[in-house]
Amino acid sequence: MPLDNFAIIESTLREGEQFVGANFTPEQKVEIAQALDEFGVEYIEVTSPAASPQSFADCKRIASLGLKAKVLTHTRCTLEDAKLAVDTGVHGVDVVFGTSPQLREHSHGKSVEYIIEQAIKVVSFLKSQGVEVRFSSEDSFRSDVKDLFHIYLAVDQIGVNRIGLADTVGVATPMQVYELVRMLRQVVYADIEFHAHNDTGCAIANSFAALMAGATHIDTSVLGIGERNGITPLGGFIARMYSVNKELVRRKYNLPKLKELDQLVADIVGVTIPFNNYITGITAFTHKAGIHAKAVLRSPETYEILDPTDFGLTRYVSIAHRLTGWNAIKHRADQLGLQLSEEELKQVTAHIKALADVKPLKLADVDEILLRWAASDGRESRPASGEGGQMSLEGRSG
Ligand code: HCA
Ligand code: CU
Repeated sequence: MPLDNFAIIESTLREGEQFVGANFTPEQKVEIAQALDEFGVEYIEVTSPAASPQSFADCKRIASLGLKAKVLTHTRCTLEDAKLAVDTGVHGVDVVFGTSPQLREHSHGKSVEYIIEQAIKVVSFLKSQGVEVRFSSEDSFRSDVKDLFHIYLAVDQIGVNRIGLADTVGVATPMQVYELVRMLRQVVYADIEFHAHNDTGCAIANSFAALMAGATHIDTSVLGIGERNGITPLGGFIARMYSVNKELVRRKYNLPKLKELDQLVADIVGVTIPFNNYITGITAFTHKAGIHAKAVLRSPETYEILDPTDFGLTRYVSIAHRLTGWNAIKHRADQLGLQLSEEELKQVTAHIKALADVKPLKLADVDEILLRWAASDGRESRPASGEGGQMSLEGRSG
């Protein structure tokens, strides 16, 4: 069953190189490839060797690193590119041809018959060279379904290893993806790969729908980098799969490496990890409202489907605000080693809430209030809060 047996085709070094901020040096490519390999992705896809002389050299170098992951390159569907790809020593080649009327008219200008003829030539050649071969239809979701199936059946008959569906413009919905993959699953032998762009925020959901319908391989990139706003992010896809099969995902991937990987690629392409990023964003494991904080402190799974410790990360309970509750304040007082009765905790919590209505508080302010409250036995002194405006996450670092 695909949900139990899927593979990631990690395309940071191909689709990700198409991100506007990406200008990878050969050393950075090697560093990213090694980090992806340590994380445990099954495949690493790198830019076509036909792109430039350096791209050829980099592809060859990555293919010869001896990684556990299979190294793929990605080319146009021409014999010339396919030969170049084989010369790099990669394990497999992902070829792509535009199939939508938009691309057939305004990009390459070829007919469906021509695409089939060319696909058969190139796939047969690659198979004869003993490499794994995938054929994908660029812009699948704006292509005519009859055209698509003509092409898919033709390459399936000659033994292509994978058929790829690409939502190149990010237009597909999960239902559309599910239906198209389902139909394809019923008529071909090949594995099915899905490539989702994220223009409308559906990339992860679409990838998941593809797997539910029988796809076997999903394309990702670190932080989702790629053309425009990118593709299915590796971390987000991992979160999705972990939520349905934690054990499998823990077994398959070295999850504590994810943060390092996101940070590495963010630094290289000159962006920061978004605050709300899946798993590695600074707020991904932060709880705020009193009701949430109380429950999470007792039993994290009340409000967490992802266990931060599986990713080598920690949860954070935010307490310095008007939505705080006395259970969360008690937890902080316990951390500080302060002995306050339930009544005192409720009083100090009311004080903190009232204060937070008037001015932004930091964790240090709460600590100071608690310390003073404990020292003075609470009642007579109404401690002043600390100085300063609000800092991100109450001044928490990291
Ligand atoms: C592109 C091509 C591609 C290819 C996907 C694939 C896309 O850069 O436009 O090979 O399956 O999104 O269609 O990334
Ligand atoms: Cu793409």
